[in-house]
Amino acid sequence: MENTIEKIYSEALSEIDAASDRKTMEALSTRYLGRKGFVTQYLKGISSLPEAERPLAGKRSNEVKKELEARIAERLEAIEAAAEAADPGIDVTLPGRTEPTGSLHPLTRIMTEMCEIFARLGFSVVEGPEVEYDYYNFEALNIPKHHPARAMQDTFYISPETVLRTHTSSTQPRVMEKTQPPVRIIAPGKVYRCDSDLTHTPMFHQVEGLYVDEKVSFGDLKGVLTSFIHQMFDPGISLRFRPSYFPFTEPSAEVDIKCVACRGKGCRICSHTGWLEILGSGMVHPAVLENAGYDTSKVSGFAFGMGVERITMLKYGVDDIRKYFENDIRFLRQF
Ligand code: 2NL
Repeated sequence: MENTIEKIYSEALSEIDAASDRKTMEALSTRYLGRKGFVTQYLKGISSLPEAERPLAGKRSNEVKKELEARIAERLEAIEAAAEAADPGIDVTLPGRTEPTGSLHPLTRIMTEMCEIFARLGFSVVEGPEVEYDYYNFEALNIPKHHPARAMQDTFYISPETVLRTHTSSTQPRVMEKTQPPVRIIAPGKVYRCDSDLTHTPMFHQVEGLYVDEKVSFGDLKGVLTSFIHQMFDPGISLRFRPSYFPFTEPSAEVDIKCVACRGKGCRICSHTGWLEILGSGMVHPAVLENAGYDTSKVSGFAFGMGVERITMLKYGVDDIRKYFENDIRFLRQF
């Protein structure tokens, strides 16, 4: 019996010494010391030895077990150290792998820039709901029932009383209801119209502004909008105020800038007029102020609205509105 444990021991030692990688070493550990390993099996068999031999056999095989465990651990350490010396694995001086950084969507960038310019001019930024009551989207803004702007083909109706807002101006009567003049706010955000072709998407973005106080004049409107356009485009750019019509303002004016592409000579971008329409504006219609409970003998105001897609196209030379919404990473990476 002693012979057998000595035989197991010497075979194990020579195999352990010959092994040169971690995997083989682990296999040897199982082969000799595992649950069904030779040493374990031997230990289990001791009880069937003649009684006189048992103590010695038990002592010896426990020693063998301990020694083999120690030898395996020692050899494993040596193997690992050799591997480490041959191939240090990582070069800690290499720069780390960074995650690619995203960028802001061009519309977000321009909308933020617009808000920053108006913030410097004393306007606060307010946001309202995209699902809006008919009242705030139309009625409060002097767009009565049966007005063409309400036609089913333009407005997404959620219910007879609720719509997807068709302009961000709907935020402003909400503020006026709760605030006494002076009111100086801009409302950026998404708006929806049931319209989709080469130049229209059913969702687009607007920034609209409102200023109500005592003695607000058309001169204030011109001053604020001129300053905005000079900051947004170029301090030297020419602009003109052209009479127009909106149901919520009277008088109304659209603002054009000298074409940024041809500098006024006439080209495809400006439809050979030399001018580009940038925004709509006007003196707030007295009915709109009265709906808010304001005293029109004391206060007056101006308001304006612009499309973010259009201004972004002109600033960045984007030629197709659909590019904003395709999420083509090659397009978006350019900004
Ligand atoms: C355009 C023209 C405009 C307004 C929006 C407005 C808001 C209130 C009262 C009166 Cl609370 N007006 N907003 C006024 C004139 C023009 O937008 O072309 N938008 C893209």
